[in-house]
Amino acid sequence: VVQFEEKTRLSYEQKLETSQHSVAKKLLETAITKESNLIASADVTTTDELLALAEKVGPNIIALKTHIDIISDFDYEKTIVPLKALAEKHKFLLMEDRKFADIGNTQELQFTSGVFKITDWADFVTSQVIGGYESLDCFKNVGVVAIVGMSSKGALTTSAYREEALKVANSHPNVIGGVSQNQLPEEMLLFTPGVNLADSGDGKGQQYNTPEHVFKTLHTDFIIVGRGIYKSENPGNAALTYKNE
Ligand code: 5BU
Repeated sequence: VVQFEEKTRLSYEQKLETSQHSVAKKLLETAITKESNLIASADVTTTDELLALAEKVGPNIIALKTHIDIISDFDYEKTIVPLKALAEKHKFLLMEDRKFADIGNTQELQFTSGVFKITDWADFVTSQVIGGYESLDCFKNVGVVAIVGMSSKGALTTSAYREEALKVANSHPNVIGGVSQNQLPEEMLLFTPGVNLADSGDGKGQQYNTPEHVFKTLHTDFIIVGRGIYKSENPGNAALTYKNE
């Protein structure tokens, strides 16, 4: 009888031993301490909603993912200062899903300037790698999560694209991992959005999988859940449910 053994995933402790980047280490340590691999996506549009959500889900997440440019009343003192305090209180990291996609010089300006001053508060950011290796040099003080594959229907992140994107991402010292709907090399942390327990899509191109599917088949390290949590009647309970899943 020939037995096929399924490739087992490395534990978070094993990944912590080999990880090089301080932000990767902090994420893995937080995951181990809080026994969670959940990132909540806070796609809400006011400061009050953002802070209320962070307070409710904080105990069960390892990071809060923001799209800071959708906050209509953004104000550094009123939005970021209390958000950072909540991150400190509940021990979660801040992930700004900015998806940078330009030349290095422009990305550097978008990262450090404007009203959002992402460099001052984000622990890690998402970036496309379409601008090439040197476009990632500016993200010196944060971890970069490279967009390798997208969850939406018809995305152009084909296997040929992903292969090239991975070459850039995996060779850059600022990169801690990637966003993908496929497995990544073991030395990269895999972040997977498009996770929902109730729906299979949103009617706008988003495609959902269950936490079980992405952990078992993709060996995802961290799931990213947006509407499954913040649209729920009780986001605190929903975060606990996704964490337990
Ligand atoms: P949802 O409400 O769980 O569908 O939100 C998913 C979040 O993840 C949302 O903020 C997206 O911008 C983000 N996302 C995604 O859904 N799919 C992708 O491939 C990438 C990001 Br990259």
